Amino acid sequence: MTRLAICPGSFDPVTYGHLDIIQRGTKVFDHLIVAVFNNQSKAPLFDVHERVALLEEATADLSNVSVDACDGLLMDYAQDKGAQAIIRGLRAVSDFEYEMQITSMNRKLNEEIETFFMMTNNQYSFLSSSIVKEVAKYRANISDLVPPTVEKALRHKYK
Ligand code: COD
Repeated sequence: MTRLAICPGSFDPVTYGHLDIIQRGTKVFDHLIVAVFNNQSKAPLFDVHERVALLEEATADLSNVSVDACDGLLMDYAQDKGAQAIIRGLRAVSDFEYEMQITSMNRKLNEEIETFFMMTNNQYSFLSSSIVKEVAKYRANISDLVPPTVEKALRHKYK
């Protein structure tokens, strides 16, 4: 049986922290779908197609990763795809409460699909898309936080 996992998120935009979790996931699962959600409660800087394109570029060297744009409930999407698992990244204790909430709700919606948490590389434990956008706005150096194409896209947004 092919072990398929979904790695869901907003990815607005993708950072080296996200890529760390995606890379770890590819070692455990046969195939990983990075699912880019059009999260209505957040006003994104990049539209969903831009976010997908940046992720496709950033994961081009990972042969068992695909990227998809999604709407609706994560668990409906995961079931439609026949996934066995959801992968989420944990940076610090502060992530834990939020993750507990969504995982409890997701489990209520579908008990068959497990959520796995992976701890990020310490190097990225402070890193988030919001922080990257904040510093990019003021033209600070972000080359060690995001891939070159994302850096270029951010420079373009804030020029
Ligand atoms: N290191 C490691 N992991 C990281 C880092 C980092 N530096 N930064 C982020 N991550 C991880 C996050 O923990 C997460 O696992 C993933 O990368 C994506 O992060 P984000 O911030 O882009 O994604 P979120 O948290 O905004 O994603 C929220 C979802 C889109 C998954 C959620 O809103 C959702 O499931 N929406 C669909 C609707 C739904 O089903 N709702 C019911 C759930 S209650």
